[in-house]
Order: sequence, then C-alpha cells, then structure tokens
Amino acid sequence: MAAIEKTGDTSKRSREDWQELDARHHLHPFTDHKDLHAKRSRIIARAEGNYIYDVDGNKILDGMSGLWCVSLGYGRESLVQAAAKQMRELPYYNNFFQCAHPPAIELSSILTEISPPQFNRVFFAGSGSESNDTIVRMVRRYWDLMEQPERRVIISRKNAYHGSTVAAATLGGMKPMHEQSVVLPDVVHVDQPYWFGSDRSLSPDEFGIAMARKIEDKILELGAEKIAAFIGEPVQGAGGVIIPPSTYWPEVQRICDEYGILLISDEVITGFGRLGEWFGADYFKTRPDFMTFAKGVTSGYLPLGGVFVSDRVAEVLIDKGGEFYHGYTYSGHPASCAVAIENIRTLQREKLVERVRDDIGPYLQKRWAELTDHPLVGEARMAGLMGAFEIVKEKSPMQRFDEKAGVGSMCRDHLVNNGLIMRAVGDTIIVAPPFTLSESEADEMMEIAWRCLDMTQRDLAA
Ligand code: PXG
Repeated sequence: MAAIEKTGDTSKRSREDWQELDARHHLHPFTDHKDLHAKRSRIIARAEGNYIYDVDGNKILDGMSGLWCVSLGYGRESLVQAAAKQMRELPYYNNFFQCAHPPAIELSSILTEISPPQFNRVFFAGSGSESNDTIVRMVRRYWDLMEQPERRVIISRKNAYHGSTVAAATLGGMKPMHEQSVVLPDVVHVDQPYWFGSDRSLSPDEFGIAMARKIEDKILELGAEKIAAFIGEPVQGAGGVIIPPSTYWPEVQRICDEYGILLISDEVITGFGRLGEWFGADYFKTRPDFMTFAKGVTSGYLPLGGVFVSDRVAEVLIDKGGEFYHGYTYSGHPASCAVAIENIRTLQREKLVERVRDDIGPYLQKRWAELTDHPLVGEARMAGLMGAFEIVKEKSPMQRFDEKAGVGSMCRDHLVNNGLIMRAVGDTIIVAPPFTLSESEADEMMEIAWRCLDMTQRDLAA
C-alpha cells in the first residue's frame, strides 16, 4: 500500500486508506484486537435522519441509534447551533471552587422539571460510567453522614451493564469484565429477571416476584444493616434487552422500602423517552433515590452524563456538610449542557416521548411481534423503542444453538450487509431505533430482519 497522507484534505482518502490508518493507529473499545486486525473496520463517514453512510456511500438504517443514544436522529441543525453558540460565548469553564455557569444551572433546573418529584438536584459527569462512579461514592458519603457507616454493600445483578470504569465495571454483572479488571469490594450480584432465559417453569409474573426476592434473600443473608443500595437498569440494555415481568419492580421497591435501602435506577439507556416515558422509573412506577443518566440527554451529539440526587440524599449532604471530594474537569461542560437543553426542548416541542408511547412505539412493537412466526425466533419482545428477538434452534421444546456456533453474529452480519444496524448479544438480536423512525422505515426494518433471518436459516442448513 502506498504511503498515506496524514494531513491535508482527508475527504480525498479512499476507504482502503482509512482502514489502513485505523488498523495502524487506532485501538477500538470493546474489541478483540487480533480479530479486528485480521479484518478491516467499517468506516462510517456521515449520517442524516435515521441513516448512517459508510465511506463507500452505502446507506444503512441505524436500528441502534448509534449506541442507544441518538434519539433525535442525525443532522439536527439546532443542536449544532446550540453547541456553536455556547462555544463562542464560553467554551469551557468549571463548576469547581464556588463557580457555576448558566448552561449547567439552566440544565439542572430543566432536568428536575422533567424527572420524578423527589429529584430537585443534579450532579454532572462526562459519561454514564463516571456517573455510576459518582453514585458509588455518594452512597457511601450518605451512609457515613447518616452515621451508619457499616452500610457498605451495593447489590446489583448478573449480566447488568453499568459502564467500564473500575467502579462501574464492578457494579456491572459481566463476568469477563470482572476477570480483566480490579474488582472493588462490597458489591454483590443476584439473578436477573430474564424469564426467557430461565427454565420457564414459573409464569412470568411468578418469576418476576421470585427474582425480586433474590434481592431480599441476599439482604437477609448479609444482614440489612450492612446493605447500602440496590442498583438496576429498568430494562437491561447491553445484557440483551431484558424486560422484567410487570411484578418485578413493584416488589423490588417494596424490598428497598422495607429495609431502608437506597434504590439506584440506572437510566443511561432508558432515560429521556426510550420507553415512552421520560424515565424508566416513570414507566415502572418506582421511586428511586438516584438516577444515572447519559446518552439520550444530548442525543449523543456531545458527551454528558450525570446523577439525579433525591431530596432524601441531597438534604443530608447539604445539611450535614463537609467537603465531598469528588468531581470531574468536564462536570457540566458548557457546550454539552447547551446541547442537552436544546435536545430536551426538541423532545418536548416535537412530542417525541409521546410519539414513542402512543405512535411509533406501539406500531413497531406490533410488527416486531410478527417475527415470532419465523422458525428461528423463540421470542420477540419490545418496550417503548427497545426490543430484542431470541434466535432458537427449536421452539418446542425450546432449544438454543450452541454458543460457539455464533448464530447471532451470523444473523447480525447479514443485517448490516443488508442495510440495517442491529446488535447481537449472543443469539439475542437487539434494537433501539431513533424516536423519529417513520412507519415506512419501521417496515423497511422488518423486511430486512425477516430476509436476514431467512438467510441465516439457509446458512445453517448448508
Ligand atoms: N449504564 C448503562 C445502563 C449503560 O447502558 C453505561 C452505564 C455507561 O455509560 P458510558 O457513557 O460510560 O458508556 C451504559 C453504556 C452496548 C453498549 O454494546 C452499551 C453501553 C456502552 C457501550 C456499549 O450495548 N451502555
């Protein structure tokens, strides 16, 4: 390969040049580097509406909203203008040392208007992982100030995803991540409410209660006086869109109330309308003490994360005082906050959360359920605009493929090559399109999904 120009007009680079440069210099997140080096990356060059375009100009429907974040779709000029205006006026200043700036103040106020009533305060971070790290420290600070320092244990769930920093990876329930990390003490994991993945001997409602009681069992095993908090994603996202039975969250809430345990709702994916309500806590009617947010707060146009802190906790921090030694350079970055304000105003103006609840959500849910007619699909589930289907070998009695066969990846590759981004989590194919998805785009999605399932079936027969 010829020498690659590193400067100048990059739009003139060929796909091969981009791929070569990428392979030489760029280590990607969550990647088997040897495997990727043997292949080449797909280079995404631009995006518009609900489609992304690779450098060759191939148009691909973005069924994952980037990484669960681009709720408004691409090419929103008003978000670009909000960032540009803010960057001209005040591109950066911090909120340390008794300073603050208008975008962070304004956004914190707007956030508390759209969140459940117990939230009147917000702490900003740069990402979802940082936000969960913040919570780990704030939970400890709270119980210290409450003079119950022995409350140290946070209960989480197997297969949860709470981010990739050390604390967030510890909170998460992904074993391979634990094996590659330093794992913090005082975090324990209980079973997830994954009915399809169970032996299905219980009804979904019974199973929901049984899985919530796993939390109670753990509390009783360790002693309630040692338990600080429980953390959960309202719907587990990266773990495979695990939608809990409707009995699960009310029982979790009862347990947290009964033992005085803080409830943390990780809303990084479910926040800002993904389930057709502003937050998963609204959808499942829980009353969390903390909510983690990121992703959809800016539709991914700029990085921003944060924590909603309930009055129960914030009032203790404020009344008892003492410095809380924690913060990030980019806590409440002005440009990110300006984009978040415009993003939320757009969601409100265009009634997009209502659209997910009443219009495109129910439409796609109905069409999605049709996939269960395909011989390879054992279950198709969706809440709001967050869904999954399960690829199975046999439907009755249900039998899954051997994990090593990589059937999910096979199907996902067909999907991407046929113009639709969905993600494979083992043999579970997941989807989370932008809220602006049209009915015809939803139909296109379904047509491609069906066709690619057929292709996968043919591969398996060959
Ligand atoms: N909590 C939840 C519930 C998440 O989904 C994080 C925290 C961490 O956020 P940051 O901004 O630090 O990445 C996430 C992130 C996937 C995938 O493959 C999902 C996430 C991130 C990367 C990949 O589904 N979720």
